[in-house]
Amino acid sequence: MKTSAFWDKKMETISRESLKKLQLARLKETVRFALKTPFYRTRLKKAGIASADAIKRWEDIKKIPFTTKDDLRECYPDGLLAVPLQDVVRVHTSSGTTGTPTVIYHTKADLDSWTDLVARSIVATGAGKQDIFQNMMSYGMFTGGLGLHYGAERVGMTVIPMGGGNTKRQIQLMKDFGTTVLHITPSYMLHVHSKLAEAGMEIKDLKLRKAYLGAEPYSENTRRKVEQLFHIDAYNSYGLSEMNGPGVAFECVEKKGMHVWEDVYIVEVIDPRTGESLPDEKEGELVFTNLTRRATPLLRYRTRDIACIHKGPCACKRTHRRISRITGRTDDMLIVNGVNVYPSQIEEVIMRIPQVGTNYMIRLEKEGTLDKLIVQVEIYSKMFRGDLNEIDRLKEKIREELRASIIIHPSVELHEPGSLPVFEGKAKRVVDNRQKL
Ligand code: DLL
Repeated sequence: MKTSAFWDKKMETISRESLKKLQLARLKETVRFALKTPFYRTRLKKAGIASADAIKRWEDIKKIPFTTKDDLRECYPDGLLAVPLQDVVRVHTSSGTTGTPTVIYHTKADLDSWTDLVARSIVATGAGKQDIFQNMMSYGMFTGGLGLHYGAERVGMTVIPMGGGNTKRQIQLMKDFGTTVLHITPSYMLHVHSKLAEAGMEIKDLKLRKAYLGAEPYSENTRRKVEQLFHIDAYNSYGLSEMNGPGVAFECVEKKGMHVWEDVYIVEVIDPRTGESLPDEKEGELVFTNLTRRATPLLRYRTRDIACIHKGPCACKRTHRRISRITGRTDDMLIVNGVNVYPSQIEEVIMRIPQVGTNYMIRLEKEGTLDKLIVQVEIYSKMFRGDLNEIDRLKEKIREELRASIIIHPSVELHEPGSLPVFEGKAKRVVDNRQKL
């Protein structure tokens, strides 16, 4: 039987009724802090919320307007700071490659709350102080590094703070220190597998038991592939820097959706076009409110991530509801000759084909007036040693399966292992050249 201990049993198994009461009390307090910021003072007053007393019942959350990434950008650098700067002990910003960065300030208590949620998440996967934890996510402004680092230390794990990249050394350290748990992006995890042989290593030389995969979208088939290639359990981990980072939602040993830690986050799912709430099991845009952060309170933050809330309790006995895998974003949807396609749909198809290796890219080009979708896929090298007809058949099979799933006919290119670009952090697999023509 799959079981795991609890980090904070009382809070993790709190009754739904008590949880809602706690959320309401914390929401009021968060609104009180939000009103200290220039941004929310104006925004909330306009919505008729001049003081925290306007929030009386749980449903009053609907009175609060949504906050968007553009709002955060407009507040750069400190329009959302709710405490004196001397109480701030850390700042994280987004990478800012697509415009003004977003800034999140943390007090000591804010970091403490975040760290506790990460510790809770780690223990929910059945890991503990006996584990050797290799953190292969970048440190620095990106929250994947420091976020898991402090949580793992709090649990008492032995932490190897490698950060991203340097694959050969990563593999060597995994062996030398007997690493049992990895924190890594799914695309980098697959790349690491392709480098094992080069490093003279086999799976049996390693003691890996688990991996925490997150920071980018991936399919259930990719999880299965990782589990089979490494002989481990892989857990989905979701978070965003605006809500601290990792530790917003994490899978438990049941692996049936990610528990959102609802004592600290209110999760809502809305129709991205109308803003209306959607029922359980219905996919829409995730919206989060952070209930404990004081330095940068964020109310009803629209994530642009698409998922649903699962119905019913989890066999692990945690009462905090679960969200599904992220199936796309409201803004990464590709429109190819009028047909909507999510990159995750393409990944789902190619990763269930056994001859497909560990890397792929999606390219969009213009051919006359029409869009052309090109899916480039690495396949295992033994395929190239076989007969050419076999390669043609495989290409046709991938093309057919993609067509059945996404309705359009892509062109498929097969590549040798190691020939497509490698991503050690978040993968950027879509290259859209259509505008450039
Ligand atoms: O990626 C925080 C994080 C670090 C999460 C490590 C998990 C592990 P940002 O850089 O702000 O923060 O990017 C957040 O990444 O809105 C999603 O679109 C995407 N994302 C994060 N986790 C997942 C996941 C971190 N498990 C953005 N599945 C989010 C799909 C994910 N997408």
